[in-house]
Order: sequence, then structure tokens, then C-alpha cells
Amino acid sequence: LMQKGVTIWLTGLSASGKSTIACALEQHLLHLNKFVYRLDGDNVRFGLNKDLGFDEKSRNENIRRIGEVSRLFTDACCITITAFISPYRADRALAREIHKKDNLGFIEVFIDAPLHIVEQRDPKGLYKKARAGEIKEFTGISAPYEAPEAPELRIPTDECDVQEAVRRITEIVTFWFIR
Ligand code: GGZ
Repeated sequence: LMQKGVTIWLTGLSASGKSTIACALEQHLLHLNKFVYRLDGDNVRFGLNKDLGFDEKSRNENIRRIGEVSRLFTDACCITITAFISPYRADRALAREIHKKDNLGFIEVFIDAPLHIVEQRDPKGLYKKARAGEIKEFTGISAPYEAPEAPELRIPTDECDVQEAVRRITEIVTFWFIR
């Protein structure tokens, strides 16, 4: 079996720490001279997916396209890190399936921060707006988040700082490449 890349698929609520962990992980892997690329809202939702909003159908399509793009990067032997809420189990299962049919690695990482914690953090004031009804269909408030039932890895952010999260994910990735 020729070793290709691997997709590290982060999922979790808004403000759970996905982007912070994804950036730190990317930096760590770059320092190890790995071929790594990070997909997140800033480079996907303002470009490829700028036609999509946050209703259920748009999120389905958002995640489907990101699944396809990460498959391409990973097929090109990249360590691909994705950082999207990806709230629907079926969408994450599809992204996994897209990789599996091409025999590509897919590691689902649940960034598990409880709602009351992310709501306290509220770095952009989005939860406050969602509670006030100013943002509709906000994940965790007025739209669902379906927590992973069997992720390859769960990072409980109340017990894990960013460094520890990076260490645990890197461990799994290393294990993937030497298996
Ligand atoms: C959830 C929203 C919404 C709604 C705007 N619900 O914390 P952020 O701001 O920077 O990250 C969130 C981001 C979520 O985009 P994703 O592409 O990751 O979502 S999904 O996977 O569900 O398609 C948040 C902002 O966009 N945002 N409106 N209604 N998050």
C-alpha cells in the first residue's frame, strides 16, 4: 500500500478552539518539514464557498465540497487539516466515505468544548447575537450540533491546552503513518 497523505478533520462548536488548534498543528508540522495545508472558513467560505450560507442545505454543500477538496490535497500526499463546525453526522460520514473509497486516511478529531464554556468565551459576540435572535440558525443555539459518536480522537478543551491538543493529534498522525 503506497502511503498517501492524511486528512485531519476537526469538528466542534464555534469558539471551541478548532482554528487555534489547527494553526498550532500546522506550525508544528511545518517545523517538522511536512507538506501540510489548512482549510478553514477564511480561505474557503470567502472563496470556493462564498455562495453558501448557514441553512442546513448550505452547510451540507459546504462540507461536501470541503470533503472533496481535502481528498484532492490528501491524494497529493498532503497532511490536510480542516477546521469547520461540520455539525451534521451524515456530512462528516460522507467526507470520510469520499476518502475511504480512494483508500485515503481520515482522522476525525472532536474538539469538545461544552456550550456553556464557548458561550462564556464568545470572542466575536456571536452567541450573544444568536440568543437575541439577531443571527438565525446558530449552531448550538438555534441549529443542531451532532457530536461525533466514534471520533478517532476527542480533545476535551477544558483539560487540554493548545500544546497538549497538538501533541495528541501529532501522536495519532504519526501512528497513522507507521501503521
Ligand atoms: C454557526 C456561524 C453562523 C451560524 C456565522 N452558525 O466562530 P466563527 O464564526 O469564526 O466560526 C463560525 C463559522 C462557521 O462556519 P463553518 O463553515 O465552520 O460552519 S459549518 O461547518 O456548519 O458549515 C462562526 C461563523 O462561521 N458563523 N453564522 N449561523 N456559525
